Amino acid sequence: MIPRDPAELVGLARVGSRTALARLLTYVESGGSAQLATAALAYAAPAPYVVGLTGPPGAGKSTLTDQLITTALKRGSFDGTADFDEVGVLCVDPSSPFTGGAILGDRIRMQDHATNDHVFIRSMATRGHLGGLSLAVPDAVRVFGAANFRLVMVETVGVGQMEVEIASAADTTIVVTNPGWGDAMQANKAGLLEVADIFVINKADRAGVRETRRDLEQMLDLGGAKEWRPTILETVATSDTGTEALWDAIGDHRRFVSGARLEEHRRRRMRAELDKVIAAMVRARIGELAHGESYEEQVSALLAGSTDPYRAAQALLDDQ
Ligand SMILES: Nc1nc2c(ncn2[C@@H]2O[C@H](COP(=O)(O)OP(=O)(O)OP(=O)(O)O)[C@@H](O)[C@H]2O)c(=O)[nH]1
Ligand SMILES: [Mg+2]
Repeated sequence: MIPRDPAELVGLARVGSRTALARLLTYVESGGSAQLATAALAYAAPAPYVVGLTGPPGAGKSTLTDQLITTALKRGSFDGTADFDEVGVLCVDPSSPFTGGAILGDRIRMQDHATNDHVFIRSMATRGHLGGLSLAVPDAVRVFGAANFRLVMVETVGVGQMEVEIASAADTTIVVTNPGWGDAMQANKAGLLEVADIFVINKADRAGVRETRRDLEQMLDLGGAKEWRPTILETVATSDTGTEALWDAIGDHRRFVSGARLEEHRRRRMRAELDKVIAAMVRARIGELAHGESYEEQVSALLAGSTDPYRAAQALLDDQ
């Protein structure tokens, strides 16, 4: 029988129980006290290296992830040392509260790996997690870390602020585009320029690759000189073309962000995460403040003209 207690589950996940890992991820996803306990326990584990893949629906992220899993397991590391022999995959669709369809789609596309002991694929939906998906994802990554995974890939669908937020939580962020996508302004507006470490022009078997590359280069030129200029690569994920080069590019970026830069990178991420937790907790407190007897009393006083909104709010805050 699988226990319910997060501490016991972490112990089991650490020695390889996939059932325990799955339950911990459900806890992280669904909120409440089990989520908080799981997050706290997983926190102590060393963080896996996180490769984020993001881009518009249908760009080929899952197909590419599938190929990257194969390459990861074959190479076992980024630079020749035996870094990992297991890969965790999180599929996130911020646009849909339930991922029933996405789970099916992703599972089918990564079917070769679904039965592989060295691969654990999981779709994540936003349910009750305090702070939503942008906080659930880093928690889930830590759960993978507690289960001894050293590499986690996060596939995020869509173009929007949430996607950018999730993508920026990766150590190496890959933005997957397609030929013809080259509307530089659009990418700029979506904030993808800021978060991309590697641009992949997938479906390079289609027309328009050169134009898309040119647009991306121009966009990067406009962005000014940076310490790391994002690599632009072409792939045909359906025929495993360019995957090895992509893997090497991830390795190059990983070497670039290692050492002092990695520390700074993670510090920035930690601040962003802490800020989000504070905001979520303050929002929860607002929820508590903004109803109930005292709250209604202040509303009545406001209607009667015996107070003003500032004094009323202050009175409620002082009561806390
Ligand atoms: N021609 C061509 N088709 C591709 C390529 N890569 C992926 N596809 C196809 O594009 C479709 C979408 O691929 P997915 O890997 O599911 O794309 P995705 O970005 O994960 O999609 P969502 O998760 O729904 O956003 C599938 O039918 C793939 O077979 C490619 O390089 N060339
Ligand atoms: Mg997908």
